[in-house]
Amino acid sequence: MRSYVRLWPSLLAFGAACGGSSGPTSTGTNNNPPPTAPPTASVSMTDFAFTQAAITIKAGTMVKWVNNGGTSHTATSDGGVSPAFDSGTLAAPGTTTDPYGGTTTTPGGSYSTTFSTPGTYAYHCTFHGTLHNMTGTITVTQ
Ligand SMILES: [Cu+2]
Repeated sequence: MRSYVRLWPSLLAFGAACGGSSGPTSTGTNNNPPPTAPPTASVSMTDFAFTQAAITIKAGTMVKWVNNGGTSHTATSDGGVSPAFDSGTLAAPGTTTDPYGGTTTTPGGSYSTTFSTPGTYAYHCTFHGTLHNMTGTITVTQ
C-alpha cells in the first residue's frame, strides 16, 4: 500500500496539468491523438521458404523481408502483379574474415515496400521459386 500513497502527489500534478491550456505532459481528452507510426509487417526468408508465406495486412502497411537463410534470396512479384516489386538479391547473413584475421558479421539483406492498394500480391524468390516452391502471398485489405 506504500506505492498507493505515493501516487497521490502525481495525481494532483495531473489534475493541475489538465486545468492548463497546454500542459506538455497532459493526457487530457482534448488533446489531439498522438502521431501513429505506419503499420509494419515482416517476412523471414530462409532456405527455402518465406515465413509467413501468406500474410494479410491493411492498406498502407510496410512489409519488410529479411534474409535469415544460408543463401541469397529475392522477393519478386509474380508476372501480372501491379504494382510490381522486386527486392533484388538479398545476401544471407554471414561472417567474413579479412586477411589479418579480423572478422566482420554482416546481417542478412532486407527489403521494404509499402502496399497502398487492396489486392492480392503473389511473389516468389527468383532463385528458388520454381526449384523449391519458394513463394508467398501478400493480401492487402482496406
Ligand atoms: Cu531463394
